[in-house]
Amino acid sequence: MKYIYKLIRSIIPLAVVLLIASACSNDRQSVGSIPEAITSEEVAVLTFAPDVPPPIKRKHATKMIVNLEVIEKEMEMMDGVKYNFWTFGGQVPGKFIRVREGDLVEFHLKNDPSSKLPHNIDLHAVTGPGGGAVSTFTAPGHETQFSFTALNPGLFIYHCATAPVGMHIANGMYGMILVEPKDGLPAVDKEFYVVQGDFYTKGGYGESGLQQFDMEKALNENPDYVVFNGKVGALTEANSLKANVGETVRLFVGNGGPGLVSSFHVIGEIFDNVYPEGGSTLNHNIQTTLIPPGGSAITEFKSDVPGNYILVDHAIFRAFNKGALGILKVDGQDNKTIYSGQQDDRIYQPEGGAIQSMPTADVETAKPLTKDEKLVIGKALYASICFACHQADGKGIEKAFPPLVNSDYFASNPEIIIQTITHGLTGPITVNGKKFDGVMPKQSLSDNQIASVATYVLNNFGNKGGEFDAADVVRLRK
Ligand code: HEC
Ligand SMILES: [Cu+2]
Repeated sequence: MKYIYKLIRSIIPLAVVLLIASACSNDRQSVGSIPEAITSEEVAVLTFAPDVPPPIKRKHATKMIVNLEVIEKEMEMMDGVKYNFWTFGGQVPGKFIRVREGDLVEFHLKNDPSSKLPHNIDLHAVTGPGGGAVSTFTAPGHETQFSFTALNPGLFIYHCATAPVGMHIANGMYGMILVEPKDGLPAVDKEFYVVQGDFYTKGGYGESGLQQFDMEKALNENPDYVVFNGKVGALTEANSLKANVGETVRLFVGNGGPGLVSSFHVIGEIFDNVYPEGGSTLNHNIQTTLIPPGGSAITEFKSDVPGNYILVDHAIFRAFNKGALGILKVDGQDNKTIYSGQQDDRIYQPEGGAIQSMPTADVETAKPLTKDEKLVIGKALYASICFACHQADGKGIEKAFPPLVNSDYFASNPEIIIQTITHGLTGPITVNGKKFDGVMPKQSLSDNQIASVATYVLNNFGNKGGEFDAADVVRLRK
């Protein structure tokens, strides 16, 4: 009796272990399963970013024929900046490929006869040596072919893996392939394709003309450009992504690298769902998701209120100074409960604030100042406010902040300086032959402070001199 009891006791944990093991192996079946029999074939529809081929409704595996062509091509990295990109299909990122788990993919890589170099492709969706790289090494004017079964569902990067690999990737040789799970992804209203990449050019950000690849900057992982979809502005203004209030949006986001991890974020949205790293786990309520070079993420959210939602790499200088910025424009009905907009803007004075309200410079608004006093106060104000954008030397930053040095924008009418400070400035302008289209916020400064900083600007940075006083500011504020 005692023996049987002991036996049962020793069997129970064993049974538990077996149960767990069988549950696990059940789980495994949906991941990397045995190929289904293939009886049909089709030619894959490929799309350029930000478009995505339609969802796969098929309930069986098929032979998917994928044709992709390598094209070396001069294109714009930014308006006025050219670069010799190497592409899969003629754009960066390369064309989006969509297949179903279990599909047999017959892959044809063609290398345009005009290419200078051989190329190949490593698809992260491939199980097999090099992800297909060895089998697809393709000379200019050649076509190679290999087949693979898409065993694992997920969103995968593909890239060129021809030496020097880093350089091929840095020139734009990456794109994405989605292996839809057998039962498909849940239906959404809009799907978009966005890939981040970093670029290394001899000239700095915005330097015009044809730019060469800079190996040293690449080795230091110090890019001049970090962009979505191959170009500064690929997803802004007329190229913005568009959705309507109430629609669900899915972003297939990849990172081609080659150097930087992306901290992908959409300003003003929270991802309801994220498939981290493009795999099968579902995470919820995410603000920022990390996407490694050679990796991806699927993010989903519902557009609840209208407005512009800004896609960024939240390593934020990359967004505002290197190009990693896109816009999703959501149109439709306001919902003031979810988001009210500004409800009020009233005077705020902390206790004792009456005396301390202008900490940047001790200026009594009523008291007239001498020119020398203005220059001293103006210098301090410039160094605490204006320099952040126009730079300490007043030279500004190309394509972002206009120069105050020798500015022909206000030379013939210096009152523009005061108007710019009191009202702010936005919209396209040309300063010394260069175009700018930014936003200068209006500055909350006293009349004397504005008169001082404007006088300082006029008497520095090679400008022609002059003087303003508080009365000018009062008149121009209107
Ligand atoms: C947050 C960044 C920022 C700050 C701070 C800033 N500006 Fe500007 N400023 C700009 C931008 C951007 C423009 C161009 C706006 C456009 O493109 O329409 C501009 C334009 C100007 C212009 C006209 C164009 C030119 O170059 O002559 C003047 C003058 C000017 N700013 C002066 C100032 C002064 C003085 C201060 C400090 C009190 C200041 N700005 C602070 C961003 C800034
Ligand atoms: Cu290549």
